Amino acid sequence: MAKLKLSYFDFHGGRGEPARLALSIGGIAFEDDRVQTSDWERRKGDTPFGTLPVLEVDGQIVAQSNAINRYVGKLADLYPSDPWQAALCDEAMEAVEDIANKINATLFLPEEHKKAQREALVGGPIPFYLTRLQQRLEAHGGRYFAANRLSVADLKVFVWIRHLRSGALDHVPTDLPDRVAPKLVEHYERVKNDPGVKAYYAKHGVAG
Ligand SMILES: N[C@@H](CCC(=O)N[C@@H](CS)C(=O)NCC(=O)O)C(=O)O
Repeated sequence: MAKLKLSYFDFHGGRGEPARLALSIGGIAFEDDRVQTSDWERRKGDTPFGTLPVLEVDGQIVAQSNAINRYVGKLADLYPSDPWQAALCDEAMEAVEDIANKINATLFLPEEHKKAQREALVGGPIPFYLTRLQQRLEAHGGRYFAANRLSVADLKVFVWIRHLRSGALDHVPTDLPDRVAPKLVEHYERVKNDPGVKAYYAKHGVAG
């Protein structure tokens, strides 16, 4: 088995969390390299695109969260082998990237701009992605995004919904997913209660 080192910022969430979860659920040993923000400027230049997450595999590095998710998903049996189901899995992961990019663009804005832009997101794009993801989920059986079983797509959507509901995003009502996309919240609960996900958060001392 290859030697794996997954580097991402030291918090429970974001673009690195689905791969941490997938590797743990798959029982695949990896070095969980949690990058401190104080170290980031020094380390940024060592990454392919100046971003995290990155995955090192036997000393070789790969960047881009969804490339990493697909790779670790294959190792952990959490990525569909059927090409069509794999495309559905990718679709959900890329949709989360689209909306996460819009939200992340507001992270470091001055307060008055942040408030205005977040309210605009709450008025349109966030409910749009919530409802469309819910539709896609229901179109494929309602339980999981692809192949009727847990995949890295489910882990990525789960992490996004948890973030929305967490209260960490000022000006984004925590009950927005529940109001707009209740089936997606049921999916969130389903993933949260997956034995592998539960074991991961029990080990790391975090409520899913
Ligand atoms: N498209 C990239 C985006 C990566 C990205 O923007 N990562 C953020 C953290 S979630 C980051 O590294 N921010 C620090 C920086 O840009 O200096 C991916 O999916 O991995």
